[in-house]
Amino acid sequence: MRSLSRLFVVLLTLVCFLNVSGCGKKPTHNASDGKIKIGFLVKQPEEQWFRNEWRFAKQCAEKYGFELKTIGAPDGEKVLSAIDNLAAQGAQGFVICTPNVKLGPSIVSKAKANNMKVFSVDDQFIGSNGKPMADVPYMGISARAIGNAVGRGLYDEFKKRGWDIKDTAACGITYDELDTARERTEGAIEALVAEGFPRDKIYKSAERTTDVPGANDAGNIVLTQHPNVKNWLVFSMNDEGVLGAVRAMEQINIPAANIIGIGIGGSSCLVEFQKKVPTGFFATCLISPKRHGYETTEYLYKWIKDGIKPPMKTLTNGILINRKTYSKIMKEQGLL
Ligand code: FCA
Repeated sequence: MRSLSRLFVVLLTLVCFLNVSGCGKKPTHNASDGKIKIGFLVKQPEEQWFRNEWRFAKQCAEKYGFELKTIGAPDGEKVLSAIDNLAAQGAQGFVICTPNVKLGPSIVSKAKANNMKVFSVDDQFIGSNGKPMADVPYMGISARAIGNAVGRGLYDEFKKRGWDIKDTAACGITYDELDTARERTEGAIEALVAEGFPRDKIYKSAERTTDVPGANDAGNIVLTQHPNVKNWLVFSMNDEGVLGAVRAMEQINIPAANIIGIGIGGSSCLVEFQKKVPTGFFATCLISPKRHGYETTEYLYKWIKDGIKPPMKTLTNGILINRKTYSKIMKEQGLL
């Protein structure tokens, strides 16, 4: 009897010891090989903007000597399994541009369950109440102001070219389900109208995917509906949106000189500016993949390593560039 109870005590002690030492628990911040590991998940790994964010995040990892795992996660399933994989590898957190902002609550709870920190970039999480999740650190662009700059840029160039408003219209490729996208295109419309461009000559068309083919389809619809427009102003949420619509115009032989396309980004449009003959892609509002890639990762690293909480909301600005000015400005920003 006595030996049985002794065995019981020994077993109990063993169980307690295993518990205290963390056996069977989820990985904690110090549970891995001691090295800090950070994930960087993006919704569209084929888009140049996101490749540039990764490039700058890698520079940050090299500087501080942590491990960075870049992961393309184009849908919810991939995001959630990527988080589990990261946790299994002992990562302590990740930066993410989610493929769907409504995944915010699931991403946060999965991260919490795995004891990981989350930093959202570009597209802000939306909570179950339909509002932005202000409790998750976020870095995005000043969407409305940048949209305004695009609208003003379009109007300035329209005036410079001396086009008759009778022959001119604007084509806006929109993606209203995403806040940052809607703010950008609404900002462009707001500025165009404020400058005096007639609202009823701004034709919006929704793209199904935020890439060149998606915008090409959306642009074709506008062109079919308005075959008599001679001169076009083009805007969208990003360079891809403008490129798609400009390509649709070229496909029906509208001359480049009759198109003023102004994008947002500065990554995918580079080849347009480098072409010998100008295309309808006139300018873009350059935003900073360096800040969105390097700084977000740096904030997360310091949060994990030193417990320094990052700012909850950082909005970055943009600067208009065109084929004449891009080289100098992009070099100054370390982008060329
Ligand atoms: C969104 C867009 C990207 C880029 C980024 C800053 O995520 O999809 O193209 O503009 O915001």
